[in-house]
Order: sequence, then structure tokens, then C-alpha cells
Amino acid sequence: MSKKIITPVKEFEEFLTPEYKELIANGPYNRDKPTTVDDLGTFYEMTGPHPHCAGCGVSLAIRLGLASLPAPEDTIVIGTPGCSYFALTQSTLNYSCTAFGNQNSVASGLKRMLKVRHPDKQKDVLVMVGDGGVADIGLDNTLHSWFRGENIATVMLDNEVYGNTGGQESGMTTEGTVLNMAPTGKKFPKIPMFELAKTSGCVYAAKVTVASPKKVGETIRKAILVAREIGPTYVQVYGPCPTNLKFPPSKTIEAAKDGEKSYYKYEEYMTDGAKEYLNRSKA
Ligand SMILES: Cc1ncc(C[n+]2csc(CCOP(=O)(O)OP(=O)(O)O)c2C)c(N)n1
Ligand SMILES: [Mg+2]
Repeated sequence: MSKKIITPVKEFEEFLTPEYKELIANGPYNRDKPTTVDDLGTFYEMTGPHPHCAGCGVSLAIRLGLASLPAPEDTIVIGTPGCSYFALTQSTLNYSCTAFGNQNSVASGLKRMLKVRHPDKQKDVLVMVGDGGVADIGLDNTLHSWFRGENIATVMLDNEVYGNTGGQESGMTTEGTVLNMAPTGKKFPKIPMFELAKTSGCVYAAKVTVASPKKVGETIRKAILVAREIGPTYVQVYGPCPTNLKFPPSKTIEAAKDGEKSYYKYEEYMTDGAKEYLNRSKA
């Protein structure tokens, strides 16, 4: 996509919002080099008012991810209902929301269509959805897209709860956690999605938390690059939810750090093919 596509004709200019003008003048598209998390704050990766609760870990994970795309102008983000939807509809990117859980099927079809429609251009398809979307309702769609070896990157925004619908447990909630709608505590451990990714065909997988912002950016970027040619990829980002996990909004990074020190340790997996591809693209 060139900047020309989003630049309106002169007659239209007076009707544009300041955010849209800013996007054309200073957005992440077609820069000399792609933005990274170091560039956060120099452009709007989301427009309009902040749509999330104070201290939202998912919101931070999305901002870090959107700032790290190798080619934002040629990326389509696929989402599904959940808290992430509110930010992604306000993002300065191509975004489409699927029916709940269908994201990896829609992304598979879209990627295949883009390969046919643009054989000479790399078009990245990035799935960005909540833990309930990946590990519960979309689990079969997600795993099958991995078994089939689709060239898509999947990012789970893991806040360990159904945040958007008031606090039901998800498969990614930790065992014993009490939530608004799990008053006696969750009865089974977190689903091992990272391990499932490795055994189900992902050629790159990483587990990170928002307490390590650069790692979030780097792993999402690698996942998108590797998905272009080698196969499906997966990044699981822990962004704790103060509203439902009931800690003060100012403690989100602390909560993520606690996770990083215990059950949410940084992990990265890649096949030889993925490693070789990343080395090649670096060169
Ligand atoms: C088919 C279907 N079932 C249920 C819902 C209701 N629903 C919307 S979002 C959501 C939970 C989302 O949880 P998660 O994926 O963890 O995202 P979060 O809101 O925590 O970011 C549910 C159950 C729906 N929209 N569609
Ligand atoms: Mg969730």
C-alpha cells in the first residue's frame, strides 16, 4: 500500500479529523525503516481516546506489537471479539474482526487470497486476539491452521480471563484464581498453548510479558517475518488485567514481572528453517 491510497483529494481535506491528518503526515506507513518499540510516542499507533481500563496489560501489548510490524502498510490484522477489538478498530492499520473464534480460519483464507492477488508483494496477515479467543472458542481453528502450515502469525493477548464479558475464567486462567464469574476458583491449570504450538506445526513460538517491552516487539516482528515463508508462528504475550484480576492499575508491570519470574518465564522456540530465514533476512 502506498501513502497515496490513504491521502484524500484536496476537496476532502477540510473534513478530516486531526488524527487522520496526523496519520498521513506522520503515520507508520512507508517510512525509511519500519518503526520499533523505541519509536513509541512519535506516532499514533491508535487514534482517538484510549479505549481500555486504566492499567490494561492487553492495551500495552497491542501498542508494542503495532509499533513492531515489519511492513505496517502491507499488514492486515485479524481479530475477534474481546477487549483487543476496541483498540484494534482504532488502530491505524487494516483490521478486520471475525466471528468469535474464527480468526485463524479467516486469516488462512485471506493469506491464500493475498498470495494469489499479489504474487510479487509480501502481504503479512497477523492474528491478534485474546486468550479466550485462541485457547477456548477458537482452539480448533487455531490448531488446524497450524497443522495445515498456514503462513500466518498468531499473537495471543493473554490477560488470563474473559475480560470483555465481565470476568469468566478462560483456559489460560491460572488454577485456583477467583474471578467475578468463577467464584470458587478455577479448577484446572493453564492450557499449555506454547507447548501445543511447538507440537502442532508452528516453526516459531515465543512466550513474553509486557514487563519486557522490547522482547514483545522483537518476538512479534520475528513471528511475522518467519510466517512469510517458513510456516505458522505463535507469540503468547502476558498482559495482566487489573480490573478482573483485581490489583491496582498502577501495578500491571509489577504483576507481569512477577509472572516473568515464575510461571511466565521468557521462552523462544524456532526450527532450523526459521533460524536460517531470520539470519538471511537480517543479512
Ligand atoms: C460466538 C460468541 N460467543 C461468545 C461471545 C461473547 N464474548 C465476547 S468477548 C468474549 C470473551 C473474550 O475473552 P478473551 O478472548 O480472553 O478476550 P479479552 O476480552 O479478555 O481481551 C466472549 C465470551 C461472542 N461474541 N461470540
Ligand atoms: Mg482474555
